[in-house]
Amino acid sequence: MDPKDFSLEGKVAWVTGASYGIGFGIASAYAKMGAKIVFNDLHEDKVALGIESYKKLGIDAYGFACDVTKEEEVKAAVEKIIAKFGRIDILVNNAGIIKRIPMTEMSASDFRAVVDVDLNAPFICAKTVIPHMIKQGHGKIINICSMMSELGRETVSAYAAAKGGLKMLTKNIASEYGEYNIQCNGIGPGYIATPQTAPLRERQPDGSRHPFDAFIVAKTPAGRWGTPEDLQGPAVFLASDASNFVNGHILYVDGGILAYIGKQPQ
Ligand code: NAP
Ligand code: GCO
Repeated sequence: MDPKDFSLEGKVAWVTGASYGIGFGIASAYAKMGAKIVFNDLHEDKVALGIESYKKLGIDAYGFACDVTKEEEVKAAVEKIIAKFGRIDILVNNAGIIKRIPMTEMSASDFRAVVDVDLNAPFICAKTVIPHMIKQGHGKIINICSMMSELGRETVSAYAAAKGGLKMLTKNIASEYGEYNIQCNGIGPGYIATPQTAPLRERQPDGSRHPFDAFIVAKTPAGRWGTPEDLQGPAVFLASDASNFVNGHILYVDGGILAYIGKQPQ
């Protein structure tokens, strides 16, 4: 093995929904490893914020507004990236939403909206990028799954269904396109401190911790919430030549929570 196998020097990486949060953490790590960074967000103002945040890290990221659920917008985005960089070596399907609503109270349109972003969009982005990866003879697709690709809990039926589907889409892309030297894997983050989970960590009116916050810390052997930085090493590995024989795998980066039955109540 050559340490250069972990380098991303000269690679072009598109991370969706990466103005902040997990996507921003992953893209920043890719830049540190030598990749050129492309990212999108839903709205121009968030893209501008993202560009500034990357600049503060010395990263000259190419950002644009694109709704990843809209096939025409994704096609136009890929054409823009290919026109500017001539290639897309790495696609990270990171953009995602969650709606925490008890299933029987959830509207079909809310359910569809979550599945649209968390499952249909990764399909659209991957199917648009794969022909270019086939042409260039290699590619890496990394889908940001979730512990909810394996487990359910109250109020997250749409999200769990989408992330469970994303796990199987990952395996299917690996199966269908592995022969073109395209590796498709997933990262399954545990509970990560980002805007998406902020409602689960809010201080209570009496200043105490949110019950869910205390619950997750107790359920996680590492005894803490994860951070986007915890995902950077695994994401670099799956984007690099060091993982060229890893395909169809979901790498859970969760502090051990999926392995742990939980502490005996005192
Ligand atoms: P976040 O803070 O909510 O950020 C999500 C990003 O996706 C935002 O930049 C958002 O843009 C963008 N986005 C949403 N819908 C989009 C669309 N239709 N088109 C383009 N961009 C869109 O989420 P996060 O915590 O960083 O999570 C990132 C990914 O990791 C998600 O797939 C999430 O499901 C997954 N995940 C998160 C955790 C966790 O604990 N945080 C754990 C496991 C998996 P706007 O800002 O414009 O809305
Ligand atoms: C929730 C959380 C989780 C995390 C993550 C866990 O409400 O349970 O939002 O779903 O986002 O997906 O891996």
